[in-house]
Amino acid sequence: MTGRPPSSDLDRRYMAAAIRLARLNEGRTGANPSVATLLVRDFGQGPVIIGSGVTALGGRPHAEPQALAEAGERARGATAYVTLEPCAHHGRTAPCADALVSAGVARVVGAAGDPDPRVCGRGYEILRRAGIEVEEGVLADNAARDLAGYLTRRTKNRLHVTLKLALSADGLMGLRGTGQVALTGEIANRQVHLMRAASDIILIGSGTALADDPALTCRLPGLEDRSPIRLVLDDALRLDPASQLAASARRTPLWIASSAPPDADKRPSLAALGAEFIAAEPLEGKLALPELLEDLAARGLSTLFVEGGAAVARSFLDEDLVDRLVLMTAPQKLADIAAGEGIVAPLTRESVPARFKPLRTAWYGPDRMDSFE
Ligand code: AOF
Ligand code: ZN
Repeated sequence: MTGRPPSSDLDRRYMAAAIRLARLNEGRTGANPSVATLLVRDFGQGPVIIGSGVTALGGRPHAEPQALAEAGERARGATAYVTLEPCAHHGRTAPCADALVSAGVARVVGAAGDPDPRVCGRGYEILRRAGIEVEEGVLADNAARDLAGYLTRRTKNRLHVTLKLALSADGLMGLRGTGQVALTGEIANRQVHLMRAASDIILIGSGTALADDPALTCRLPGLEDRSPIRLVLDDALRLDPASQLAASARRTPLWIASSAPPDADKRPSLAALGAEFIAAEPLEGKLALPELLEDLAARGLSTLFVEGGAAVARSFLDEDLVDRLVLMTAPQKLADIAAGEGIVAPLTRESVPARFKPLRTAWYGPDRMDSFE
């Protein structure tokens, strides 16, 4: 038999490895997606990885030139696995497609296509014109899931939204009038911190900010510097300048979305603590979310992690702005732990709207995590 079967097992395995590698810099590459390149060559004793690269912190250099630099001359005749179509444009660096051609790579296996109008098929075309064998779309769905933020910003001009809800077994998110009630355990909370670290920006409503006084930082050992921007929807400027959020605004950016004018009560004191204000339009007693998400995308942000509370979650769901839904369900009923008026969650595992398809179920200690897309 001549030729190779398209997308062999080996191709999928190397692509899976490249996709995992790309996660290394997720959330740390600015407006650029974190993508990876693996260069693989067979010197007669089976394939070996001769170079690897991940988009650098801040977004440059891209993955390909780093992998090529590591491989050096050995890149000639190699297969390159790229999780995103190599770029075709002259930015601050030369096009990656050209770099792969000059290095003499024989074959390129790509996962996701790049919707950047400067690329958009042109990257693969440059490679094919130079006689390189190109195979597109290998594990494309897996790669696209990790690149969802970037792809959503490029194709929909808005942020990719993950809504996380922590629920008790009886579908409650907490108690009215008390502070934070610990629902999920330590292991699940660490997972949430990891999700924060991989997001560009976290959002809560001012009600949750007032009730819980959260810090919303990533506090995993070694990842303390990975806290994303924290955004509070606070049209009425209710946020307390003595809150944990405001007090930490110099260390971890705090943005406040509000339509309040610059001289509004509390605004100068919050600004003096380092908070930044995002002008948002009021709409029926709330803030207009689609416009806000567009504004944030225009600032180069891609992934939004919505952490609460119930009213904010409901607004995102009602406006069909949730791309990924994560439910953390604790085993206990809140009614068994504490007395008081429960805050009813907008949905539970049993009432997830049909437009969301189950993605994965995992256990973090006693707590169950279900994600949907
Ligand atoms: C690649 N390899 O590792 C990444 C790519 O502003 P620039 O010049 O850095 O270009 C940003 C664009 O580069 C971005 O919109 C996306 O199309 C592509 N990202 N491409 O070949 C990489 N991160
Ligand atoms: Zn590039």
